[in-house]
Amino acid sequence: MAESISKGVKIVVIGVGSVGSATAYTLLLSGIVSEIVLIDVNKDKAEGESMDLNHAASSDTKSRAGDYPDCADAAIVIVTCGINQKHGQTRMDLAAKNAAIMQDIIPNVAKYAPDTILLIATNPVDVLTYVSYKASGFPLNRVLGSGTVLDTARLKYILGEHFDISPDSVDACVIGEHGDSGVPVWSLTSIDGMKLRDYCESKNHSHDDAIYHKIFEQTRDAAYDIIKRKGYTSYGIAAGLLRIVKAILGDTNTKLTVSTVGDYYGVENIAISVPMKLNKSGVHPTDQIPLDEKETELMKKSSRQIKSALKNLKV
Ligand code: 6V0
Repeated sequence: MAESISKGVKIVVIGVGSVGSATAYTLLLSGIVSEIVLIDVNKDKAEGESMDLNHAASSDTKSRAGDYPDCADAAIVIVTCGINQKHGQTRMDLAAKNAAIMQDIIPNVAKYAPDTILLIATNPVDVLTYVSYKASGFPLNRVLGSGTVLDTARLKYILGEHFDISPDSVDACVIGEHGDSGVPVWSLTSIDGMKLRDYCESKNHSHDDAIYHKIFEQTRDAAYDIIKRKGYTSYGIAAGLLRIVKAILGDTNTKLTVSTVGDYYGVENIAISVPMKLNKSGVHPTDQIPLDEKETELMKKSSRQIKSALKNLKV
């Protein structure tokens, strides 16, 4: 899709804290939508953000504060409201409070925008994608979570730094939970079009499990490391959400590691990330990626972890 304003395309962002406001700003500067509606329990905040955003717009994109009836005809409703992780908390620690918020707001979105696509970013994102799917009554293809899109971007960046190459030349992904049990798919990773081992041999790099383990630890712990310093994370997820929105609005069939509801690795009825195809009708399964034995085991474990969080919530 050309990076030009899509006339009449409305996006709603619910929750305009650190993540929601960065997302709205990223969307605005991308120039791919004509209207961005901001909803927050703090109405002054939503109004202030939309006024500020309009002063940044050099295009036809307009932002305004709104309420649930303004979700009508939105192409995508992005959900970023709720509590965030504080230093020392895991994403799963947020589950009960944020699930209650989803159960409160999602029926309102579904009432006014029965045909929209729901894109969940609030954490724990896999658990809340499932909760939102149930609360919306939408079909599977119209509810997705940002999942491990951010973890995948982080892994590609860190590998790029390690090999001194652009992240664009790194083909790698993290699947599973967006959280502590995410799974890096080393068996399919390639650099500059070459399998990891071959690339390392050709460039005289050491190909050592301990190095990859450390790289993944940095990826997995990135949010903790950022939160310890600045209190929250925002730009990485905003860029990830833009990538997802572009794939949907542009009808590109791009594969991204978003979180969707289904049966995965022997566990029924959960939401978890695997590569999925995105286009204007939403999110669609692709062929299952071939994992090695260890990766399959880790995916089973990650799936069970999400199931157990859902059971605790009794959803
Ligand atoms: P924040 O800065 O506290 O903003 C949250 C906003 O939600 C505030 O403006 C609140 O007023 C608003 N809010 C709270 N309850 C409601 C409600 N019922 N209806 C409408 N608005 C409400 O948090 P921040 O923006 O930092 O984080 C938001 C969520 O995103 C958290 O759950 C984070 O953990 C999550 N993140 C998810 C990421 C991902 O990769 N999916 C990445 C980063 C953060």
